[in-house]
Amino acid sequence: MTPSRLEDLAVFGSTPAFTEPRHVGRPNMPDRERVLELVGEAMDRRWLSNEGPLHEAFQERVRQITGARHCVVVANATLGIQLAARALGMEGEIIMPSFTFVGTPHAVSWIGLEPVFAEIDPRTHTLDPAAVRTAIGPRTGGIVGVHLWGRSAGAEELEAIAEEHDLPLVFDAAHALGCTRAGRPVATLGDASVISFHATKVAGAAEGGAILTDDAELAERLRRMRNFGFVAFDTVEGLATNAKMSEMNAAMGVASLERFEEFVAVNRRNYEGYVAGLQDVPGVEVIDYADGDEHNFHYVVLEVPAAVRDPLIRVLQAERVLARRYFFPGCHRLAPYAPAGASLSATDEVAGRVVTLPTGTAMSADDVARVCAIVRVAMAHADDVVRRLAADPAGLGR
Ligand code: T4K
Repeated sequence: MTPSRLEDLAVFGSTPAFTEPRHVGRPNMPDRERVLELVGEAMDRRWLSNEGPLHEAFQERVRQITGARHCVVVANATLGIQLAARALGMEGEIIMPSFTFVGTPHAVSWIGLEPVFAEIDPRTHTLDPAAVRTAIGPRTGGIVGVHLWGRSAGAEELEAIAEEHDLPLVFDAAHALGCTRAGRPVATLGDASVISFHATKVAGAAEGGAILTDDAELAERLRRMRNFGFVAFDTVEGLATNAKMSEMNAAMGVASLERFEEFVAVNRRNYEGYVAGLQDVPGVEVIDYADGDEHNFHYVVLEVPAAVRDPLIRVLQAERVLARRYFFPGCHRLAPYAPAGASLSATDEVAGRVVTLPTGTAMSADDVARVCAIVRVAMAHADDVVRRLAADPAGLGR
C-alpha cells in the first residue's frame, strides 16, 4: 500500500509498499531477441574475443555517442583507469576525490600508485580545483577527476591546473555516457576519460568499459596495452595486460546502445517525477541537472539532514525500496585508505546526507510517485521516525 500516515510505514509494522524490491542500479535491458541474434552470429563465426566484429561495432558506436576521436573498449572501467594511468606515465601520488565509488582509488592503488584524496565542492559533489592545487606536491604524478552522477563541474579548471603543472589528467567518467560540459562532450575533457558499461550503468554490457581520447598515439598505445602488448605475432612491445572485452559482452553492449536514447528518456521522466514529487518536502533536495548540459539522469540523489539519512533509508528499505548511501563513507574512511588519515570535512558532510533512489526502466512513473509518497510521510514525521528507530537500532542492508 502507499503510505499516507506514519503508522502506514512498513518499518512500523504495516505492509510494504512494494511486493518486489526496487533496486538502485537495476539493469536497463537490451532487446532479448537482438542480443540472442548477435550472440548467435558470434557463435556461427567462432570468433568470441580478441577484438572481434562485435567489439569493433560497439567501440565505434561508443565513439560516436561520446564525441571523442578515439575509443578503446576494455573489459571494465577499473581496468580502463589503470590502462590510462599507465599509458600516460602516471607515477607517485595521484590526486582524486574521496567521494566516489571505491573503484576509482582501487584502480590506481592496484598498480602501485598512491591516491591522495582532495576535497569536493559540496554543491557539485565534484573535485574542488582549489583543493587540488593545495594537494599538489613534489610526488604528485597525476590527477583523476570524477564526473560523479555524470556532472562535471570544475573540469576546465582541472584541465588548466594539469597543464600548468604538466600533470596527466584522466577523468573517471564511469557515470557520464552521453553527458556534456559547457556544450563539449565530457569524453573530450582531460587526456583521457573512462566510461563504465557495468550492468548497473545507464547502458551496460554486463561488464565493460571504454577509454576515450582525442590523442591518436595514446589510443594506439592503449590498444596494445589491453592486448598483452602484442604488436605482431610473437612480438610484444612492453609490459601490458589483458583488458579485452569479449564478443558476448560486446553483443550486450551493441544491443544496449540501440536503446540508449530510450533509457535516457525513461531516466529523465523518472527524475522529473522525483523532482515534482519531492520539491515541496522540507529538508529534501534532489540534486540538480539543470545546467544547460546534456545528462543521462542515471542517478537520482537526494540530500537530507544527516540525522534523518539512515532512518530514511531504513524506512525505504522496509518498503522494499533498496535506496543506497552512494558513496558513504567516502573512500578515505575505507579500510585500505583510512590509515593515511585524510581529513575531509566537506566529503564527510556530503557522504552523510546522500540517499540514492531507484530509477531506470525497472521503475514506472507510478513506482516513482509511490517512493515520493514514502519519503514525504517519513520527512513529515522525521523527528518521530528518528526517535522511534533510534530506540530499535538495526543495520542497513548492504
Ligand atoms: N568509478 C565510478 C565512479 C563508478 O561508479 C564505478 C562503478 C567504477 C569507477 C568502476 O566501474 P567498473 O569497473 O565496475 O566498470 C555497483 C557496480 O558494481 C559498480 O560498477 C558501480 N560503479 C557502482 C556504483 O555500483 P555495488 O557494489 O554498489 O553493486 P551491487 O552488487 O550492490 O549492485 C547494486 C544494485 O544493483 C543492487 O541493488 C542489485 C542491483 N543489480 C546489480 C547487478 C550487477 C541488479 O539488479 N542486477 C545486476 O545484474 O557496485
